[in-house]
Amino acid sequence: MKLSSSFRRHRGFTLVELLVVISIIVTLASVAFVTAQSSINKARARQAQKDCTDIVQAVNNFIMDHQGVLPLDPMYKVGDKDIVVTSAYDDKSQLISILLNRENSDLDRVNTQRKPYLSATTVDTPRGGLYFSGREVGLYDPWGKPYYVMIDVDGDGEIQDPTAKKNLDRPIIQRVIAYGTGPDGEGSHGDGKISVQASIEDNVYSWK
Ligand SMILES: [Ca+2]
Ligand SMILES: [Ca+2]
Repeated sequence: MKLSSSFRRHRGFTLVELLVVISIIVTLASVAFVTAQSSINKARARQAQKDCTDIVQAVNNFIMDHQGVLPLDPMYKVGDKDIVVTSAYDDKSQLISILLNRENSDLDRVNTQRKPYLSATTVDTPRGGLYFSGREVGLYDPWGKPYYVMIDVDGDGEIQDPTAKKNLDRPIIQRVIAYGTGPDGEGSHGDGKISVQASIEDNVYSWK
């Protein structure tokens, strides 16, 4: 009798017990993974928010130093329609190159003060900082997307809120706003209008 109970105590786990233990481990691991992913995304969102604020500050400082001239290609004239550009290095606006005083041509240089207005970490891939490709430079969010920057080119001191559901919603009383598309990398159109409301929930905004 004693032998038998001792044998039972040391016989090891049954298949069911093993499956229960494995499923508990899998559940705990997936909870840990989701928690880690969520805190990574929170840290990235903080960085993206800082980048957006820095871009807005840089553009405003630039405008102040250049007597109202915008940090854009001279083809954009004050009085034209408000525009949205991106912080990508291949963007026609060359916004980041101008803000960093790294314009390609000295002849039609927009940054006449010849000083940098923006600083960020330099990175080897277009993700999470300033990415250089030859003489081109772009600023990318921690998820690898460029930021969207809307600029009050028409000079009325306000910008249409890209998240507004109707055009009747109140505009944002600022000369420049910036936003990132967040972990899903979606939530913007080329014209700055956001069409799919679900995709903007994780977006990061300079003005909110
Ligand atoms: Ca405007
Ligand atoms: Ca998004």
